[in-house]
Amino acid sequence: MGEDKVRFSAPTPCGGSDDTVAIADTDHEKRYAELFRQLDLNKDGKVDISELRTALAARGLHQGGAEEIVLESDINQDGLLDFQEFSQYLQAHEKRLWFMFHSVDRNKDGRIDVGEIQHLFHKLGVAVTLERPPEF
Ligand SMILES: [Ca+2]
Ligand SMILES: [Ca+2]
Repeated sequence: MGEDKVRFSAPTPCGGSDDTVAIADTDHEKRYAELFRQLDLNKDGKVDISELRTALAARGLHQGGAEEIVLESDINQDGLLDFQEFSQYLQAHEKRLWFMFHSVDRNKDGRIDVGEIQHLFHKLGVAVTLERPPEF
């Protein structure tokens, strides 16, 4: 009790300006490596389209996104994402996500709640129904 600090906050030392969001690169690398490991189901060191599809489906996301992700980030065009391609993709997207996060977090409490997500989707013209994942 009292320890539930699940706040999404950047470790900015006081005195820093608002737009300096400094997150250590090593931290990124670790998270990317972890995610990459999770996605690489057959452990061949590459993430292919079918592995991405599986991952997207497992998260309840549209599987068609897999082709897009590969197309966008497959630099050497071998149809697979190696770790470098993968982390470059994530880096580019995290900037977008970060920006999106701040525009979605309307009351600026550092969290995105269900209402804010609904508001976002409503703005985008998407009807959202709140379904529980079957496992829960
Ligand atoms: Ca693989
Ligand atoms: Ca590749």
